[in-house]
Amino acid sequence: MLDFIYTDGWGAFAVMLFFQIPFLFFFIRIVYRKAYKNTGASETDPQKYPLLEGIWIATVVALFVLVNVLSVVYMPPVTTAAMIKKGGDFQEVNVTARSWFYEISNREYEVGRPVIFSAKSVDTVHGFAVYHPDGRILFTMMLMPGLEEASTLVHTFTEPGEYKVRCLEYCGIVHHGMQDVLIVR
Ligand SMILES: [Cu+2]
Repeated sequence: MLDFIYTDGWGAFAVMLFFQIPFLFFFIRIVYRKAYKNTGASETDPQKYPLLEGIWIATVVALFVLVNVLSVVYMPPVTTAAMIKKGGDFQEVNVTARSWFYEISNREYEVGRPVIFSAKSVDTVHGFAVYHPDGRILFTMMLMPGLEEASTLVHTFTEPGEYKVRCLEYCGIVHHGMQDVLIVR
């Protein structure tokens, strides 16, 4: 029933908004208290409070909505869900992380052809971070053990080269040695 959360970008967006609700209540409570219970300290004419608060709330709400709407397309789960839904010519790669190495079904990819990384961990929390050859981090996944389904992320490599993989979740004494290399041609 709740599949839309995973298969539709708007589902992920709705979940993100859902988790903002407690902050919204907290915000309204503070504004209410300042407006009706503790109006003494300010030198502003109390009659102007409703107007100032209205402007303030409208500004915050507008900024909040704007930032969320503009940035939603950059959320990896949203882009991944949208791309998988759209379909196309993907390269599918299975990644299994364990202490302290990766099993990767295929380490060579083509420029411009989207790669679906399906990754999971079989022992403890590991990371799967891919770095551009110039050192920039392109994306990272946090892999939790015990999940039934693999975590998925679609990435399209736009330049050939050697892309380093590193674990970015501390996973034990050889965490620093948990590395790999992907080749893009
Ligand atoms: Cu690690």
